[in-house]
Amino acid sequence: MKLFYSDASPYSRCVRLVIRHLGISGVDEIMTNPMDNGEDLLEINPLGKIPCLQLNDGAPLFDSEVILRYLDSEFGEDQLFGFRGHNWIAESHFSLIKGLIDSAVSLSQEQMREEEGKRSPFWTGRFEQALLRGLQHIEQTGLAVSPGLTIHQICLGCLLGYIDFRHGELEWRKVAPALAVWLSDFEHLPAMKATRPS
Ligand SMILES: N[C@@H](CCC(=O)N[C@@H](CS)C(=O)NCC(=O)O)C(=O)O
Repeated sequence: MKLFYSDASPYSRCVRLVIRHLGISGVDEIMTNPMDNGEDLLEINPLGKIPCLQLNDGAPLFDSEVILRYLDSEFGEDQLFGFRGHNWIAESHFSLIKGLIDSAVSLSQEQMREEEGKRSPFWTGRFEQALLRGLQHIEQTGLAVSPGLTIHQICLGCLLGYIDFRHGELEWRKVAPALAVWLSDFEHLPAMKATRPS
């Protein structure tokens, strides 16, 4: 299998963490900047986005959620998404974390606009507020503290790692101090260390 990824991408990091956690071998990880519009990526994902997993028969899987569910089902006996089809609240919690990753990436895109005058204070504030509200909610619902490693925790670790990497100015630890403590432990996992964005 081939995984098109970038080390700054939080979606890619979730996939790379799962590959390591499940001990999946034979994945060729190909560092890819989606903005380069490389033919290899565009041929298999018309969206031009990463992560994209190409199976051994050539079939492409995207987006990250599809890849994560595939890996868990094929190699993990559904240990990470164990709630599938049974627990709609847990599904919504997963959507919340995924949506927060979207907000954090949208915030980066807003900040990367070429001309400063074109950056929107409205959208910047909206993404930041969603992040702070969402993390406070996760803190209050105790989502991070479940026994065993879940897909929620994996994606939450990648989300928080990405916020620290790209949005150090966002003072999320003030609204979610218990999550900050949780992250300081979680960051020591070998898979987290091995996939730290640079
Ligand atoms: N919903 C997608 C989002 C993937 C995504 O937006 N990836 C970014 C990198 S973090 C990307 O490839 N951006 C290129 C673009 O938007 O054209 C997923 O979960 O995989």
